[in-house]
Formats: sequence, structure tokens, C-alpha cells
Amino acid sequence: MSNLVSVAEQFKPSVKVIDIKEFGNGNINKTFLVTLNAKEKQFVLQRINTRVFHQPELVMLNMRISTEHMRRRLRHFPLSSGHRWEVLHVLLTQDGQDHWVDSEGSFWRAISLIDNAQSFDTVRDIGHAREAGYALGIFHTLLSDLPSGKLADTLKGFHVTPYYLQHYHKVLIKYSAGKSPEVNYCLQFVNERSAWANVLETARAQGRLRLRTIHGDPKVNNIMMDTASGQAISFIDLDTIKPGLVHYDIGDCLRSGCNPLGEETKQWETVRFDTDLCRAILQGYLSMANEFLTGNDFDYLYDSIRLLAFELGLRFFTDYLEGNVYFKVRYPEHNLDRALVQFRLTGSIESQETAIRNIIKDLR
Ligand code: GN1
Ligand code: MG
Repeated sequence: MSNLVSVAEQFKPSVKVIDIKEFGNGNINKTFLVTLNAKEKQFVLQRINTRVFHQPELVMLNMRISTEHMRRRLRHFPLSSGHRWEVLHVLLTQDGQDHWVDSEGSFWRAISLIDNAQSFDTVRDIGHAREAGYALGIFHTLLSDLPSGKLADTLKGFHVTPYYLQHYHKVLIKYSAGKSPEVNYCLQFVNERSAWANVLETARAQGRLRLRTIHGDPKVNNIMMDTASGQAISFIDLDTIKPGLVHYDIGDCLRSGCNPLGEETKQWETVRFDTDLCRAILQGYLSMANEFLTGNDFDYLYDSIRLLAFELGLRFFTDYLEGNVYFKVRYPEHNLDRALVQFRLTGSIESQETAIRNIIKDLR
């Protein structure tokens, strides 16, 4: 890998770099925190995984279009009193580029760091849950008048569950290793839900749901919380801002926010979906989103919660069967363990269907 200091200097020439260390725990890109000897003390440096993002220039273009749009919109935005909201800045190189390609062909970009803020892998309490939902509501509202056609589709098939199922079947045909009880459990779990898994795409094809501009990865640890006030103040990880259904975002935020054990737990058998957290996230979200959600949108909220948990389980499981080619892993069964967590969560959502539907009805 290139010398990190010289990469960092592309984005901050003439400032002394004091320290660079690995940062966060993303599953795709490589992320570093750069500390400078300057007033603006730190920034985030990332190497984009081009095996996942085949056109990283378009990822950067989407990011610039959407952040500039959100910043403009924010100037006249009725935030609740005392609330701050920040939009990330893309840092440019000396010659005005939003990325830098090193001699080995690696694609680098730099992003501002939000001061006095932190994120958490799991939701800590009801207040945090409400703030997380509110954050997604602000984010969607800020982008609600940016036509999704202005953005490129940087990751074809992202969150299109039937596409993941197709890929899964191709991988399965080639899979020849032994089938442990856990693998058999997953095989059966997927099998029993394949017919339903096109629910959102069918609704989209029928014109019931329409494409908007979405975040794509609004899990809890992508929401920054102010360290002093505990309020949500920003969304990070803007790589997957692109056209999609808001349902992908809502489902993803809930599958992440309502799983108190977190997606990396080893205790998959005790994973559950917490309906109190679900109510709080939806309350926060709908306090903003009620303005632009349609009746059809509401009708598919339950399915979106169930589907995004199932879909992530399917993506992890497929990657395990395929030999861990997509998500970073720390050990060979890591993706299998992650899949079990998401399938358990899906099962818990299914067993509480009536309660979840009632929450949605109450808040509508
Ligand atoms: C990946 O790299 P990271 O952690 O931001 C993935 C998301 C998954 C998430 C699960 C581009 O996001 O879709 O929900 O892992 N991102 C991509 O933790 O596939
Ligand atoms: Mg991400």
C-alpha cells in the first residue's frame, strides 16, 4: 500500500501530518483517521474498495451533488430549536479533484470529520432510538426534492432482493463443501422466504412505490451523536447515496437499531427485535417523514423491516458460501455467524408481526 502520509498530503498539502491510524469498522472500504498539526485538526482518509464500487468517480459525484444539495436546503430548514445538523464535506486535492489515484491504482478520497460527536454500534436507549429515527427523517427530507435521476446508479442491484436471490442460487450450484447444521438452517430459512422476497420490487414495478434519493446504509453506527447533548447531528458513510426506495433505508435503520445485541454478536440464538426501540425510531422518523410518505409507502413499512433483515442475512450467507469475496472477515465463518444473527432477527420480526403492524398503525 502507498505511503499513507503522502496520500494524506494530497488532500492537505503544506500541513504537517502528525498521525494516521485505522478508524471505524466498515465492512467494505479501508478507513483512516488523519491528525494534522493545524487548526482543522483531523480528517478521514479512505481507500475505496473498487471490487465493490466499480465506478468510484461516480460515487464521489453522487456524494458531491447530494451534500451540496443538503447544505443548500439546510439554510432554510426548520430544525427543532437548539438542534444542530451537519453535512459532511468532500475534501479536494490541490488541483481540485475529489479523489486521488496512487501509483498502484488505489482510489483515495478524504472527508471532513464531525467534531464533538461519536457513533455507536447499537442503540443505547429509547432516546438514542428516537434520535436515530429523527436523523433518517431529516436526511430524507433534505434530499426529498433532489430528483433521484440526477444521481448515478453506483451499485447495480443494491437492496434489490430478487437480484441477491438470483446470485445466491448461482453460488449454491457451485458450493461443494460440507453442510453443517448452521448451513442447513440458513438454506432452509432462505428457501421458505424466497417467494415473498420480491415484495418491494413487485410494488415498485406496479407503481405503488417510487424511487427517491436514499442513503443506502443508514445503520446505527453511521449516525453521529453530539457528545454533549446526545442529539443526532449527522449521517456519515455517504457512499451509497443513490436512487432507491426509502423502504430500503427504513428497513435497514430498523434492523440495525432494534437489535440490541448488534450485528456482530456471537450469541445469535438470543438475538431479538426490540419493539420499544422500533416504536421510538419510527416516532422520530415519522415526525419528519409523515410529510412525504404516501399511503402506499405506509402499507409496505412492515415488509421493509422484515425484508432488510432477511436480505442482509442472505447477503452474508451467500458471501460465506462464495468464500468471503465481498465483506471483510476476521475468520472463515464470520459471514455465516453474521447471517445467523440476521436470520434470527428476521424470525423475531416475523413472530411480532401484529405488534409491529400496530405500532405503524398508531403512528400513521
Ligand atoms: C456494508 O462497509 P459498511 O459497514 O459501511 C454494506 C451494507 C451492509 C453493512 C452491514 C456497500 O457497509 O450494505 O448493511 O455492511 N455496504 C455495502 O454492516 O455493501
Ligand atoms: Mg457503508
